[in-house]
Amino acid sequence: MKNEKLAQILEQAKLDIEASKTSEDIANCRNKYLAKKSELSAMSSLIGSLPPEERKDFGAEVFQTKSQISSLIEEKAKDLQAQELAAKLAKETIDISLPGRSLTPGGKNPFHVVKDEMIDIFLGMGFTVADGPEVETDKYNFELLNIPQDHPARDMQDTFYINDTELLRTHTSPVQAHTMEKAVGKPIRIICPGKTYRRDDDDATHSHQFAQIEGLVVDKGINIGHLKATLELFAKKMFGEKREIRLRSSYFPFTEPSVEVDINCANCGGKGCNMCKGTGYIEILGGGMVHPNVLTMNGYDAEEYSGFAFGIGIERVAILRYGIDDIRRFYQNDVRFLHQFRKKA
Ligand code: 2NM
Repeated sequence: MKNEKLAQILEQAKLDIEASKTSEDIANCRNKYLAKKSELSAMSSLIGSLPPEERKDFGAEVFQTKSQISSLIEEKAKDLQAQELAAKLAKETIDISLPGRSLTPGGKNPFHVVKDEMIDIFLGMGFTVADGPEVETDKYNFELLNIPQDHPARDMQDTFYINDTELLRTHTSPVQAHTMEKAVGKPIRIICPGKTYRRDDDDATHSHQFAQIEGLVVDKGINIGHLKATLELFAKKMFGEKREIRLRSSYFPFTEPSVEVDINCANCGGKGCNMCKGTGYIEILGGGMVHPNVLTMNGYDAEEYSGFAFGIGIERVAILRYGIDDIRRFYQNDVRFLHQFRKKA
C-alpha cells in the first residue's frame, strides 16, 4: 500500500470491526467506512483530479481498500448475527413438559335441542316456519286476535307496555295475524316459534320471558279432527309412540271451540302418580278452531274458510322431556346444568 492515508483507514477499520460486539456496532462500521460520506468515498472522488499516470494505481488502491473493508465487515456481521440468534434461541426455550390445557366442548342448551326437535316434527307435517317482531302493536297482539279493549289480558299487570300502543308480544299469535294479512285469503300452514313476554313473578314454574311454538292452519274444510290428528302425531313423535292425547273443553278468545290438550302420563301410563298428580294425564298445550271473528278481521271469508290453531310452551315441553326442576335453569347458563346435556362423543 503506497498511500498512507488509505493504509491508516484500513488499520482503523480493522480495529473497529474487531471491536464490534453487536449487529448494531457492525452497522455503525458499515456506515463509517462504506457510506457516501465516508473518508473512503472522499478519497474516491479525488481520483478524477489526479494526473492521468497516477490515476490507475491510486484508483486500484482505493477500490482494493474498500472491498477489503467490505468483506471484513460482512464476515463479522455474519458471525455476530449467528451469535445473536443462538443467544435468543437459548433464552426462548419452551418447556414442553407442561401438561396441555384441555378445552371443554360446549353443547346445545336443552331449550334449543327441544325447540329444534319440535320444529322438525312440524316441518315433517308440511308446516313452514314464520317469524316476526318481539315488539308488537296493540292491533296485532290483541285486536286482530279477538281480544277487545277491555279484555283482562291487556291489563298493565299482565303485559309489558312500551307506550300506549306498543308492547312486548304476549304470544306469537301476532305473527299469525301478519301472515293471514299477507296471505290475502289463501290457505296457510305455518308454525311460529319465538320468545314471548308476560308480567310475572319468576319462580320454578313461571318466567316473565318464555317461548312458544304456535301453529295455524287455514283452508277450506278444516275441522277439529285435523287439529286432533296433528297434535296427536306431535305428542307421539315428541314423547313416544305409546302416548295418547285427551282434549278438554277450554276457553281462549281467538278460538271457538277451544281445547286444552293432555297426554297420558309416560311415568305411570295413566294409573296416576306424582308426575301427573294422580290424574294419569299431563297438560301440554292449548288450541282450538280459529274464531270466525279472527278469520274475518284478517281478511278471510269465514263462511268459506275455517282453521285450527294451537300454542305450545317450549320450556314446558323441555321440562317434561328431561325432568327439569326449574324453568329458570334454561336462562342461567350454569355450566353444571348445561354439561348434563352435552352430546357424548
Ligand atoms: C293457543 C291456544 C289457542 C292461537 C290462535 C291463533 C290465531 F292467530 F290463529 F288466532 N294463534 N294461536 C292459539 C289458540 C294459541 O296457545 C295456547
